[in-house]
Amino acid sequence: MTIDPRLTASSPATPMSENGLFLADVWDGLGASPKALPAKYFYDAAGSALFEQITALPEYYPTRTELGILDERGPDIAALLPDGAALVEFGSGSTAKLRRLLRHLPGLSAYLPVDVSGDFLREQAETLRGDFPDLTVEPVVADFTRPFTLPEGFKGRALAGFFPGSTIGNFEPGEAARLLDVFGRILGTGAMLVLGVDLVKDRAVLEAAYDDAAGVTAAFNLNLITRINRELDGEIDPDSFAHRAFFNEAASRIEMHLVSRRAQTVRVAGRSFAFAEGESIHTENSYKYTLDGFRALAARAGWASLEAWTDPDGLFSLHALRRED
Ligand code: AVJ
Repeated sequence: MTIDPRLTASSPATPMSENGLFLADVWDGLGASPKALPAKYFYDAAGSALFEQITALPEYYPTRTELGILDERGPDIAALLPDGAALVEFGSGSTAKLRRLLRHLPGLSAYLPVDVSGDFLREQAETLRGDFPDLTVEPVVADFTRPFTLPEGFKGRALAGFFPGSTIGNFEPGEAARLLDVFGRILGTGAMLVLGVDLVKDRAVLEAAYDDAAGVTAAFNLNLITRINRELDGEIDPDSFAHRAFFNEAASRIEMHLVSRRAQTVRVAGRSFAFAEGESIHTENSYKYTLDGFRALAARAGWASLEAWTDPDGLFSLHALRRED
């Protein structure tokens, strides 16, 4: 996942300006009170590899559960999609989920993965074309959090959006609604959207998923410090911070923090930031919804609920929505 709200299709970032944004965000975030950093910076090469490991952990139920629902409900999704529809995926990580879905959608005419990382998209498109020779694969280099236009020839086509993984959970509810509205503007009236949404559940199950016994999620969180040290000339001792994840029930979200084990001052590119013992950097929110809570949010953003499917244990949900005018 490479989400950067400030990069647009029309102004591709050079590595320099990307680093400039990263530094500005880190200085801002460590200078703020309470301290916070944007979750999108987890995903450098090491962070992406750690996230892949997370998805295979026994405690991390979302990925395997969503794959199960996609397998089980693929035919239902196919029945809702008009024949010859093109599928637009917003942000494309691994293609595992797409591949599960494609098995069930022989009538699909084209697949348009949207991502800010052009190199990644082109690589992915190449392998997909090899595996699905009849499918038109048309990568779109764009920031999906902002309105962008689909390539010529796709406007006016039957369109469906795909947004798996509960990535929507990383956005504040108001931002999530705004994002769904952006998707609606891109896809147009009558379009369908299939998205994965993690559900509210027992605190112990939620907290274990974000604080696994093997320590992979801790390593994922702490990798942010390693990345700051490497890319931004940071001098932060990763061992002086501890991973913390808990369910904030009032806000219905998992929060991840990096907690300073002692009072200390850290330096990043020449600027100093003081930490009290126990003071934390808030590194991620992962919102959890009820089925009705998510339907209401979608409705506010102009999407009607067609169907919502869950696994037998009610851990995760897959929603099929339709864009109203
Ligand atoms: C990729 C945002 C869906 O919130 O579950 C996993 C990221 N963070 N473990 C999630 C994540 C810690 C993940 N999303």
